[in-house]
Amino acid sequence: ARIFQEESHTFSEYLLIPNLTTQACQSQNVSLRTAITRYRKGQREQALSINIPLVSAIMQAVSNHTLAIALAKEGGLSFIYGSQSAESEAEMVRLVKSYKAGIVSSDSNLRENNTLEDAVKLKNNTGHSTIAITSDGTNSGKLLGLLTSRDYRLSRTAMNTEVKDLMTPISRLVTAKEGVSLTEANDIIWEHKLNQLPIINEKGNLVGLVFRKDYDSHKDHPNEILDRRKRLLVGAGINTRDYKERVPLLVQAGVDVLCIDSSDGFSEWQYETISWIKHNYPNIPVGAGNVVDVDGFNYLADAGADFIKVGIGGGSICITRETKGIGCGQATAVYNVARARDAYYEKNGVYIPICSDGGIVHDYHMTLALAMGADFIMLGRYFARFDESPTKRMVVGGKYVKEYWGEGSNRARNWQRYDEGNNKGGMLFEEGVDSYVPYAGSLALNVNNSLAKMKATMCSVGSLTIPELQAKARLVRVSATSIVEGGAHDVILKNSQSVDL
Ligand code: MZP
Repeated sequence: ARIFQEESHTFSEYLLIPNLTTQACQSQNVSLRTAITRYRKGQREQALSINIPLVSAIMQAVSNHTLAIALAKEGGLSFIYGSQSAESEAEMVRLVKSYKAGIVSSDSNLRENNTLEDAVKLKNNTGHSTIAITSDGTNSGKLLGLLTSRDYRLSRTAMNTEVKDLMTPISRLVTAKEGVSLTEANDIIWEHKLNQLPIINEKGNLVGLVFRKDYDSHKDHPNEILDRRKRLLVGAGINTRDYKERVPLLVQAGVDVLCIDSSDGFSEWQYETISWIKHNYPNIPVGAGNVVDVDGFNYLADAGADFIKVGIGGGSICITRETKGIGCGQATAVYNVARARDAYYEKNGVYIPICSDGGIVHDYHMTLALAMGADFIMLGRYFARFDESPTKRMVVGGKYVKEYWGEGSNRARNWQRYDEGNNKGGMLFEEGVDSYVPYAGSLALNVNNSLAKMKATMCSVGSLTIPELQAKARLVRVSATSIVEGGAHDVILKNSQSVDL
């Protein structure tokens, strides 16, 4: 045996030391765009990139089509869970790819006399954030109103109330005629302080919606045609057992990127799977993992992986370290693998992004993971808390919670993720738990809050991009007592009842 002299550590044991904040270092100037697939030196633009460095975990309790749509709209990416039939996974991919941002499609209409319960069902089934209420339930019917995510949240308690009593009467106030330019749409949006502007045709029928956000993201191209359709990005998890049947269906459904999902990815099974995909689908990027050290990284890099996932045993629901005694503190794993990636780039001129997977507890851990070298971050617990995740919202002990279970738990029984290759199709023991997480509301609200903190930290570290952060970050290990000092301490918090004297 060989015992590594260095201890392994996790994110909570580090802090960033501020660098000079120049006047240009302001949150609005920070770009969180990051490449997630391999590229050759000088060809970074050819890599697949996402606008925010967050991807959602390949888990039943996290990444279905509704969460994937919500996250892609914020600029991130979901990997649809693979522990379901290939057909239903492909169907989820298809739903994300057919989602039309900024357009109310005919599968998200309700008739005037539908109930809110109908609206809830429709939203859950389609993942749409806006539902149109039309006179006949089709796109060509008269637009009577729009039910947005926000309206739905506000009115969630009134399940039996008629939709028409609750919807925002946006259409009654302002509409624009088909053919309006983006610049004109923008003027109307700003003049009337709207978040969305329905576009109607000559007959008065709804033909589309322009969101303030669409306009914002297109503002560099004012001449772009309005009814323009953006397709959201989506990834999918696969395993090393049925990939020959699963991958073709996912590709047919329009998947943008694949990821082999395994708790221990340093294996010949992954090598074979990557080789098969590269041979049969050379244009579909495929990530691999998970690994925690230089050897694991180099093996998968040589196999052709387009990105490599880092992390064993750090997941909130994970008991792999307790059951199998394998793993490594997440911060040390990310740092060491990032050094391996840099060395690989230096030697071969090929940059292979790494993804820090699991163990993010506080928002600042995300920034630490990036600072230590991660190109993007995969999160499970974080996303499971939101409206858009596939699990039930419940009240437990007087608190709103959502369910969250590991892929290695008896509930998920994702044996392909934990199997050593004997292919018996069963699990001998659990490596994950079934749990609750505190319910936190909408994905968009929470993600934007987390990203605001990330950008503020990056400004403190004098960095406007993720590569700059990685290059400039200076970190310090903190003692257990320094961690206590970092929270509120030696004061009485105002959360108990008080009496004025
Ligand atoms: P977290 O964000 O909840 O801390 O961790 C999510 C990650 O935990 C997933 O992306 C996956 O790598 C890992 N995971 C999923 N299921 C299990 C398990 O049952 C697990 N042990 O470790």
